[in-house]
Amino acid sequence: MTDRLEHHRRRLAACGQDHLLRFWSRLDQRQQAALLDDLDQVDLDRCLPLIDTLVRVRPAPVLPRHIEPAEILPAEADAARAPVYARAREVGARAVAEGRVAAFTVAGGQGTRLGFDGPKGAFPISVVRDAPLFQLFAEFLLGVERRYGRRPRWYIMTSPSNHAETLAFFERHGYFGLAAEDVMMFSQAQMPAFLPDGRIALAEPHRVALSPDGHGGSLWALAAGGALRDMRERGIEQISYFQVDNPLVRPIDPLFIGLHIGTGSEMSSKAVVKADDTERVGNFAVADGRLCVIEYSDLPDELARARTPAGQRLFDAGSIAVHLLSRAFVERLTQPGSGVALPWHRADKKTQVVDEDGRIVTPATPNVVKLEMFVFDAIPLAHNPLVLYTRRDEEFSPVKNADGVDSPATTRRDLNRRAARWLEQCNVCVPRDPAGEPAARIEISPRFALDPDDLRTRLSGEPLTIRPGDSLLLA
Ligand code: UD2
Repeated sequence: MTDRLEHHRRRLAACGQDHLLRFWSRLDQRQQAALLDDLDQVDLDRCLPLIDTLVRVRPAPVLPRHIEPAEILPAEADAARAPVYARAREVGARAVAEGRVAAFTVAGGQGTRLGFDGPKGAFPISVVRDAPLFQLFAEFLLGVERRYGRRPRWYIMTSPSNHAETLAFFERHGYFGLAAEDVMMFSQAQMPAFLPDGRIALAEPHRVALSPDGHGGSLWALAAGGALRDMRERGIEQISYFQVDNPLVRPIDPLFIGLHIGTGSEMSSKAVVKADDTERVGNFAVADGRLCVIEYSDLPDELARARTPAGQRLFDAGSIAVHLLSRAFVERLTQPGSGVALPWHRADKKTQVVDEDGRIVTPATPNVVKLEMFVFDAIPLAHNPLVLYTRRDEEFSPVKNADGVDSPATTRRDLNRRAARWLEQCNVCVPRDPAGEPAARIEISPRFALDPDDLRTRLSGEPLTIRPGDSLLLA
């Protein structure tokens, strides 16, 4: 303990951060150990240069000189593209069947907006069973195994604050039908929160105010947590990245995979047509010649509202945070000495801190600066990045807020609508209310069917009667 304390005392004093140890003599042994553990996580080499450039000053956003709309592949192929898409589906299906593609969920976020006490993936969301988000992803992978003969490996990034709980949740539920060996969980790195004067904040006298370093940190967490090595050993070449908050996501999509592989793209993304000019999603654009995502808060209002001569929204492609990354690309970015870094983004947040006397203060207004990396900032570094449009009603309805837009209510509504639509595409009659909404609760587990074609085969002409008010589960 004394050696560790001395080590931290020296390095903190050298950079004016030794206030972090000012309550040391008041702490009991357990608290002292906790503080040293937190200090082990503070990477000063990474933090210090940011204090002068991003914390003490609020730099004006640097916008690229030329921002143009990006070229996006259509969701449905026209006659000319049909053979290309058909071939891509085959290429993608083969890569899945040969075990060359893994699923990767980023689940390290704090989910503060939802107000749910627990890892977000444990949030109950499905329409009939109330199955949690993690269960739906697990069942998707089981559905992939049924359909393509190979169960994809699943990597899950947690954060130090939810790792143990996430692991316990999977264990308690028997990995939702997967085997423990199918899932590799690892935690992402953390960054300290800073007071506006550049000092690292304490959340308690013996706790540094630490929070996850953003989903951009997932690329380095894949390396540090041993996942890239694990992938190499298993012959996994492509990483199918998605967020924990979207139960409509297709964690493994042969068309998307096939297009990504076929074009030699290192990082591919899915987009939806934006719901309105200022929807809170990143915007695909070409900035100074490179494909990128510009976060909604950074896109100038006149560009967000700009129209083409034909009256269409100019920047129409919103990011749903679904990407494919080649393993080799992530290895290239994260190898020691690569010199590659993603930019840090500043967010002014409210967080509990301790005052000079060690009293805990809960602020009413933002009191700290948090710094995060965003995964989409890797797109401009990739060779041949591509973007594919997809249908929002098929693949995107995230749970973000407790109510209103992107809330459990809207997500369940969208899951139910999609299940009803799929059944109707299979000639099953679904009762609808006067507003046109399905008048029954319908849940199709992805283990049962992955898409309408799959569903048609699974129902194989069995008559299915749904009455108003019914709850139907296909699992
Ligand atoms: C994200 C995107 C937005 C759009 C939207 C789609 C950013 C900045 N914005 O918005 O452009 O694509 O999603 O739903 O990304 N996470 C971690 N570790 C972290 C931080 C986040 O794992 O340190 C995970 C988190 O668990 C969640 C996902 O990343 O699965 C998204 O995080 P968010 O809710 O902060 O992103 P949001 O809604 O601002």
